[in-house]
Amino acid sequence: MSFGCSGSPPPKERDCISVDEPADPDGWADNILCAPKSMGLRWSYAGKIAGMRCLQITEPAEPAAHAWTDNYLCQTPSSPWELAWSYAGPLDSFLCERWNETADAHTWGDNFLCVRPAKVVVAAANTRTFELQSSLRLVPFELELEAQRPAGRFAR
Ligand SMILES: [Ca+2]
Ligand SMILES: [Ca+2]
Repeated sequence: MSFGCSGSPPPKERDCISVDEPADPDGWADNILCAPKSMGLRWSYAGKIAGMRCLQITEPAEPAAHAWTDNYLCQTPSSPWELAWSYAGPLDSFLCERWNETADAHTWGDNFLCVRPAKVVVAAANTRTFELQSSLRLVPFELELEAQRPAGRFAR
């Protein structure tokens, strides 16, 4: 699986996490998601993580035995990003990157992880809010799923 973009942050500024679903045999064990450290991303294939902002990552075309109904991508509460998920095409008003596993036949080809700057809620100081949102929009989309298959791992 390859899910890259030219704006990826350098290694020191990003975290890479496994996005495996161990109950799904279709190629997920070597899939990695990299994102800016400011997101504080963590992955759970068995329910939300307490104290974090969690987004369900699901694909209804998956068989129940593949356990994609309780998988979550979680951010630190202070993350300046809002994430959204679609299992059927990109979303309006977000920047979206395809989240695909070509070894998995259950319609992952039209699945997208989407991001936009989080809304900043303040009662006053409108000017400051505007500046923050503007600067965030300048940051390129920085999520990628990387294939990290060891050479020869499946060789006979
Ligand atoms: Ca699961
Ligand atoms: Ca789909």
